[in-house]
Amino acid sequence: MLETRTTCPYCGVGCGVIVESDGAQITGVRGDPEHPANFGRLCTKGSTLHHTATRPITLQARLLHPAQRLSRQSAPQPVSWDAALTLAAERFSRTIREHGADAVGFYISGQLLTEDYYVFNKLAKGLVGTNNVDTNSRLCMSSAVAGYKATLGADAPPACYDDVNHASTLFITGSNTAFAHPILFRRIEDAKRANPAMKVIVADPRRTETAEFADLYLPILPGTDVALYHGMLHVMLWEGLVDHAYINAHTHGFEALRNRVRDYTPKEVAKLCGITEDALLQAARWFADSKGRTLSLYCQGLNQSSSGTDKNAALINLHLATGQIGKAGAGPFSLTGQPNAMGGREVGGLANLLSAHRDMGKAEHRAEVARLWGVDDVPAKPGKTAVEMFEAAADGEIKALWIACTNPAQSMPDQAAVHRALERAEFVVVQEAFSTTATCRYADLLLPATTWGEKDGTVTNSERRISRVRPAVPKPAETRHDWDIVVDFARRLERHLRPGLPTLFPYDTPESVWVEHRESTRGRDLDITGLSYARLEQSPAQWPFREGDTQGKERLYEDGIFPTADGRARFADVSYAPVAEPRDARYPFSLNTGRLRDQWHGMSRTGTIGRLFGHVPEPVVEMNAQDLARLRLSEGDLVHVTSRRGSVVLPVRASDQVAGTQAFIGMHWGEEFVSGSSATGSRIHGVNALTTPAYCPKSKQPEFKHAAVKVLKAELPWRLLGMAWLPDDKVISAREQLKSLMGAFAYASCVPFGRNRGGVLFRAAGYEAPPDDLVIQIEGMLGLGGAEVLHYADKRRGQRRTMRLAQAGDQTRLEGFVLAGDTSAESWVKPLLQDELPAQAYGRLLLLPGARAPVAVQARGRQVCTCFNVTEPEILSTLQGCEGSQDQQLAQLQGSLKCGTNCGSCIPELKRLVRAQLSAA
Ligand SMILES: Nc1nc2c(c(=O)[nH]1)N[C@H]1C(S)=C(S)[C@@H](COP(=O)(O)OP(=O)(O)OC[C@H]3O[C@@H](n4cnc5c(=O)[nH]c(N)nc54)[C@H](O)[C@@H]3O)O[C@H]1N2
Ligand SMILES: Nc1nc2c(c(=O)[nH]1)N[C@H]1C(S)=C(S)[C@@H](COP(=O)(O)OP(=O)(O)OC[C@H]3O[C@@H](n4cnc5c(=O)[nH]c(N)nc54)[C@H](O)[C@@H]3O)O[C@H]1N2
Ligand code: SF4
Ligand SMILES: [Mo]
Repeated sequence: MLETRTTCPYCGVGCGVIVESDGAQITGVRGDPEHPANFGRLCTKGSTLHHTATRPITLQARLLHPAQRLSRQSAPQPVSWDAALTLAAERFSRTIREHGADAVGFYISGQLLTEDYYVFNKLAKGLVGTNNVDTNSRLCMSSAVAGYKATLGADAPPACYDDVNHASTLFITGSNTAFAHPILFRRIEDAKRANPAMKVIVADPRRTETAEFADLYLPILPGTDVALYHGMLHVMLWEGLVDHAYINAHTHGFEALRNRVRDYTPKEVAKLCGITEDALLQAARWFADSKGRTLSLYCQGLNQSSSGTDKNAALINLHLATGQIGKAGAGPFSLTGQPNAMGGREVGGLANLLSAHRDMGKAEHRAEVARLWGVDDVPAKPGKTAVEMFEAAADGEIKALWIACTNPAQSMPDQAAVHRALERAEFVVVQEAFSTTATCRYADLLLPATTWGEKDGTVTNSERRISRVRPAVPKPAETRHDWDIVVDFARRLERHLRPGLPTLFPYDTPESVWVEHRESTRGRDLDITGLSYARLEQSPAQWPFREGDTQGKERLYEDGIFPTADGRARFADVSYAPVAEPRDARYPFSLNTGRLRDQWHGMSRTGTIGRLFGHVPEPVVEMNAQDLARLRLSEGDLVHVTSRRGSVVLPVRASDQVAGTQAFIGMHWGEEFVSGSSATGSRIHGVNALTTPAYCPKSKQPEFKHAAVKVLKAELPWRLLGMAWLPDDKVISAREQLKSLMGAFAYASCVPFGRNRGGVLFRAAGYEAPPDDLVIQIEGMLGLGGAEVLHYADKRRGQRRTMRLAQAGDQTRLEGFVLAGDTSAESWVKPLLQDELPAQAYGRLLLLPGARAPVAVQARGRQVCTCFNVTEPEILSTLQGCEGSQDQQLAQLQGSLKCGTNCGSCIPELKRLVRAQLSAA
């Protein structure tokens, strides 16, 4: 067995992973005990990484060969790399010649490695001469970038993870750390255990698992953060809690802000934010406690907003006003989403950034970059940002698009516009690792990339720590590394754009790219001239790390000097503005979207693992129980969720985490999982059919966290539920086939399930029964076509049932079924299959619509602990026998069921269940 040290490819915590392999196949993963981000821990996603890299998945879901589509309707045909990249260079150079450099765009990703990112940025800005290179980080971190630059002077998170151990107040705002940065949350739990006096404040419209952990929870109304922070500052001023010495020595601009927050009285702010005045006072006092240390952790609740930059800046104001920055346990710590959003920012890989935190607006900075790259100049005009780039493509202004390592046909807001853009663009290149994503459908050219486990390079996590990413297994089939694809393309494009000149892309290894990037940082705030691949292999390191340094800097601004012209930080005098699309009589609900615990974005990877669907098995829209009652809806009813841009059909679920007049949908549910339609009636799928492209004018980051929607019951009486266990090599192909049928139904969803075996669940609903052969097709795709299958059909009533039973030892097991027409038997037929219960007692009743189970079937229920497969009913019944305090009962649960003793991702939920039981008693 071989072991390779590398980094988790999911969230910005950036955990170290040790990969076990036999040299050809990845066989296991475990946390790297020496990695300073996680010290050996991994969350549900990290600890299941090896399942995403197994052979059946590689063979069925991976993109393995370059392919070209001759027309958008046709299937992609395999081509050689040489033909593919020759074609790409010809199409791009022709577009540039005929329409100018700004007629092409590169839309890339915070999941690329720094080396990949560097060459993409140089390709666009250095070779093509356009700043039209933007990334999904625009959807993610651009407000944080703009907020830091506006106040502290540079895009640098000043704190580190260890600060949670020194903080006396933790202000978590707009971040569901428990789900989105789980291993950091484990560290927060440890810190609280070690120091129970530490105060945790959470501000979030949703009562998340993170909010449950808080000593003070502020259930603010959507989008009201600036008012909250200004209100806190008002209280601090009133109560004499600001640090005038710090303000005088290290900042300017306080006067204007002080004048502004005068109007933000506790009474006014409490009303705007929907919280009590007492809660506001308490938050301000804890934050400003001069004897303590205050650390803020924040993420998309701030960034994904039409006032995202102002939310970030107004929060940083509080740290400057109280001197809570530049010391252990204090500071504004923006959590990065993607594993290498930071690296992308470092190489300047966004439409308005320049290499190594240089300023695109400064002629001398542009000249420095041009000199470094050996070109005459780099373009000065900021390029098109994500939303603008797709708008420009929809308008015909951008004609050729290169998309890498992101899936905009699911993750961008306002999908109707994005799909128009992808249809209109004359030439679309998609550089992907998986063939199953929505964007692949639009590619004229598909380029197969290597992915985690195969790639080589570096990433930077939230706390500025650079880690090596290393290959454990060889690249499969014809896949190539992202940097290598770009370099090969760039050299071909050079023959058109600068014939005869030496190449700008002389790289033969990722390290050679990285060395050039390193040089670009010399003398900058993120200087890494003291680092090398060899040094990083000893241990990951934080920047800055200058030549001669023996270690990086844990914290920034300890000397109170900021990277601004005069060394002082600036207060941001910003005003509160409400959400871009307020609720109104026609669209009376606030739709919020965000992360689920066990899924990653568009699920090209996590969506291949049945066990990661244990926690949230199917797409739902969550709403408050009182709103459901008011709308006369019951749990599980299908509803139309409709915004001004589109509509999706989803089952509703009552959730006490969601406040009245609000609704929540997981951001992961794209067209692969949910069907729907656009406002104009064309079929558009997934949650982002609903979201708004409105963005923050400063950061251009769209407002994913708020859209006004209406919710109406969907009258779809004809129902279908199909489930089957399938051989490993059939699961993904069955899902792909079933996905192609989703468009035939008013509602359809298709998800995997199963821990040790692979299963597929297909659900559909319609106004009336579809043609029989559609149902027969579904049966076939679920492996229910053969002769050994039991059937029942009642054409007149639109009913069909199909069952496949198999003998397992002395038991009969249900291996697959389709209930079409009436699915009321789901409550007992589904657990028979899913929990692999003996089915002999049920016999022909399985075929009888309306039949009830003769022997009660006890469903195992919803899975809470993914590692040990422990369900909510098991936990609740075990709790009956537990005693003592919350922590004691948690320990008893862990002792008897093992839940929460491995990755710990379910601990917040276990605690909630214990608390609920305690308060019921
Ligand atoms: N499991 C999992 N983890 C992930 C990811 C994933 O896909 N899955 N993705 C990673 C990425 S790229 C990112 S960017 C991060 C995102 O990490 P987070 O930002 O923590 O996650 P989200 O669920 O998007 O949103 C956070 C919270 O903001 C709240 N919110 C909504 N509106 C407002 C508001 O107006 N004010 C405030 N204060 N809060 C509001 C939401 O209710 C939500 O609970 O997660 C990373 N980690
Ligand atoms: N409604 C709503 N929408 C959102 C958000 C939200 O909160 N709500 N959050 C936004 C945020 S913060 C983010 S970060 C985006 C994320 O949105 P996306 O960027 O679309 O997310 P992923 O699904 O992770 O896309 C990464 C793609 O790269 C592919 N891939 C994996 N490894 C490699 C590789 O090594 N090379 C290449 N070339 N490809 C690879 C994967 O198969 C996947 O399709 O979503 C945004 N969209
Ligand atoms: S917290 Fe989980 S998803 Fe994030 S880096 Fe660590 S193991 Fe990966
Ligand atoms: Mo993100």
